[in-house]
Amino acid sequence: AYRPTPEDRFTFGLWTVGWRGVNTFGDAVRPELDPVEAVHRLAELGAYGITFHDDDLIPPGSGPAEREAVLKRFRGALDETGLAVPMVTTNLFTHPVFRDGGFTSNSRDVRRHAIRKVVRNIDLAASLGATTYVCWGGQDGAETEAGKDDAAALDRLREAFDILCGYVREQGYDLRFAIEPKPNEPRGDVLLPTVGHALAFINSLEHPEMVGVNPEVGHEQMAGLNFAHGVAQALWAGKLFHIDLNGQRGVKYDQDLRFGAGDVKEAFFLVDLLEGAGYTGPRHFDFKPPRTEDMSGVWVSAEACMRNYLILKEKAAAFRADPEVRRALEESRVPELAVPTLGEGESLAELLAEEFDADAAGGRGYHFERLDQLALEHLLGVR
Ligand code: 3MF
Ligand code: MG
Ligand code: MG
Ligand code: MG
Repeated sequence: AYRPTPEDRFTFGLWTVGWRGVNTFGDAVRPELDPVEAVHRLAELGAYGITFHDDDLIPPGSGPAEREAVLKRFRGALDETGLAVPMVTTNLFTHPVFRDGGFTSNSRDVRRHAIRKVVRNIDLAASLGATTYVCWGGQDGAETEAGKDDAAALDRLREAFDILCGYVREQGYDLRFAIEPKPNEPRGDVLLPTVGHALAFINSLEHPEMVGVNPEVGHEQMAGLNFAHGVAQALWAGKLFHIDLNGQRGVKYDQDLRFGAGDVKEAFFLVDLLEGAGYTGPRHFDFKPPRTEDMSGVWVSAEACMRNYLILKEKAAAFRADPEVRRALEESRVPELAVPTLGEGESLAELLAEEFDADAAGGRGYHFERLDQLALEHLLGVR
């Protein structure tokens, strides 16, 4: 049981299993991972796809011949295994040129370079059949207030998305963008820090229908926010184009724990939400196997991400099917929230004329504790 198959739509970033464990204070602990090996190992584990930043796959500075050779081997591995590439992204953060960001660097020449780097990689993404292009602007931010004109940064960010959407339309690619919010790290403060900020920004674009969000579990939790509620609003807005699954424990550095580690109750309600809402996009893991692990531990950690999702999916389904849970939902008036506040054809005048005993209604308890305990008991495996 809990053995993933491609129908489960699990995908992994090449940079996750390929993470060599470099952190702020420590050197690399693992060897480089050949992308071809990553494709084979992930396929063996039952994954559906693999994703990458341009520089993860094609070493920066490669000439055209080297680039072609890398792509040929990679495409060969995809053909052999049937692994898909549903999403591609750009590295606009590692090179020193991006020290003040990509699309919103104060330097105009750097912004132009960033757009060139993305456009080139969009062509590759489209040629591999990717339908989502994620944009994480980790170095787009600030440590100071004086050094950044925030309104101008938002203008330039909007300009970049308008240019990129225009390019995709012109080329006729079947590709949508997904903005990945993050509150901080590597910058002290990152632009578009939360799902809500990103959703509001998207409404300002020339082609808002082409841009959604790619929320990451740990990123919202780093801001002390409830991830399931953020994803619910993204779904409500029709903007959940992609998702980064991982684990985080509270407001601290971006831990990128394997999915399920970290806040397991929020993970349970996230899976419940995704499955209940009929989300059909990839279940993409953006995690970092801890530095304590050698390569064998990396694959154990990757497999556990998928296994935990499937376990939580089973638990969530059992929770929803439990007759006692159904009764508890009724008693908590959960279904009643779906009923419009004004009746059909009813006027505001009728609502205003209504008699209401606020003291009686104010004395009513909602029994959420009982309901939530039922969820916890399903999660803990005692029901
Ligand atoms: C950083 C991230 C990024 C993005 C990636 C995709 C390196 O915290 O989460 O991973 O997910 O750049 O665009
Ligand atoms: Mg993270
Ligand atoms: Mg991250
Ligand atoms: Mg991410």
